[in-house]
Amino acid sequence: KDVRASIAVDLGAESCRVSLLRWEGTRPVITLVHRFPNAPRELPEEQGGGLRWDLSMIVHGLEHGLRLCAGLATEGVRSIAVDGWAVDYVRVDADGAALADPFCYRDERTIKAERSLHRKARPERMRELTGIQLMRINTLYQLHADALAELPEGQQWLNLPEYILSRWGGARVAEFTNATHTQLVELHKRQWCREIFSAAQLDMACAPKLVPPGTEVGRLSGPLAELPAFADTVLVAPACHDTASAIAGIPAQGNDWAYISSGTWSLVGTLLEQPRNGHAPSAENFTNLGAVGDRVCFHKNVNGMWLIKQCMEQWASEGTDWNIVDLVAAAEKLPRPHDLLDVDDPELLLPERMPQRINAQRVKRGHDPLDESASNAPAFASLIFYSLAARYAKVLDRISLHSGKQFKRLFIVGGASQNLFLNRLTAEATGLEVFRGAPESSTVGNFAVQLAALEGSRDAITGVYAEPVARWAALMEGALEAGAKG
Ligand code: LFR
Repeated sequence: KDVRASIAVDLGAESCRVSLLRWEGTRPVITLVHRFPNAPRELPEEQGGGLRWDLSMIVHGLEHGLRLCAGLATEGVRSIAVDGWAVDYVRVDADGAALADPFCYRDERTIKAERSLHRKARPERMRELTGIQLMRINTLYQLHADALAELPEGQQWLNLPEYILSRWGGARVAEFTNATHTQLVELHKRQWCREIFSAAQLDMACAPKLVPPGTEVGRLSGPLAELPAFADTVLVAPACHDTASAIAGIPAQGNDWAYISSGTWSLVGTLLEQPRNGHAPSAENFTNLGAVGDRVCFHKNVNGMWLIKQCMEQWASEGTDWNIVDLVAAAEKLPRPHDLLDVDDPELLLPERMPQRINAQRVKRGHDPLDESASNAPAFASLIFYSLAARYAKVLDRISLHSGKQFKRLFIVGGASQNLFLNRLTAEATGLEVFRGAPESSTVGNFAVQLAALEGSRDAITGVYAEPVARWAALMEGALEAGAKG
């Protein structure tokens, strides 16, 4: 048995994490070695403008994390895998070097791009071809925005986790689970969809080669590889989509469970063997994203902790720093609010001034606005949590209908699974037995896929098999050290 360590990198819209898995005999121990905050920022026009991620800050933070891992893992590091939020991408030159900071999917340039594209390609047709929830954040609309802005042609793009892998020496690829979220992959063929590329005026030659989850993409090279621990380290594309990794990290068996991957977004759904892309799921805009083990993440993006985090940022900018634990505790003491929010109102997906946005919706729907000041934060938190729980219940009902599954259990994973108040409201609203999974479920799934890949348990076309991944994920339950439990 190889006794060397492995590293999982998980890129989040709010924070990025580098975790180390080491072996105590046959027992894996996972340590969160480095975590640093992340956020997009508005660039000045002379630097290209737009809401963009700070790529060099991200890379710097990750490499600092890798160095810390190298210092700890005297036994050496066998493999590194990277997952992250989907849809955003880096434009690279012929040598693979980044050409600009990547746009954040919340940038408003895609409003126009969506309108333009839906005139060229019928939304129903794109649904039929891809099985993907039409959302203007998807890579397709962003790439189309680039085309409308007449960005020089011929530039290759790489989704963010795959870019990081390539920067460290990996081949330039598009991992399948992550690629499905671009809205450019044909559902039944598992290949880039020529018809959509052409409708959106995109060059297929600029899209990277598709590979399945659990593909070895190369060896770590460059300055990091000079560290003794990184002398012979393999780079693995896990399920590069953080949500697919998080679901792979749930060690549940049976057919009676649903999931919520709860973070900035809440992904509410279930794992299926076959996609559901008939009239009703399409009309209701459910997604069929790639999952580990040739399965499908059948779910819907529901607005998540974004709502409360954006409120907290607003109050912080006015001088009051609320801490989330205190805020949840204060919200829990309040009575159930009367008029719930439509949490998926497109206006509430935009950044800044969230209390004001929420009130604008209330007024539009004939409800009294709330006092927007920081001292009234608990009322906002309560409104948000009750509204999210109600929305989860509604979405799960529809998923049960479309999938034909009778749910008994609900696994809540991801950072916000620590919000026990929201979990209780969710249990009440859904009537399901709620299990709190790992807060770092994406990291667990990332490691589980890596380990399955390293032992060679994979199919050439669909990637790692579900069974060994579930076995590794089960073994990792309890492997997260206190620091890694979030
Ligand atoms: C979660 C997530 C969602 C995706 C959204 C944008 O972090 O990856 O699955 O819809 O972020 O990438």
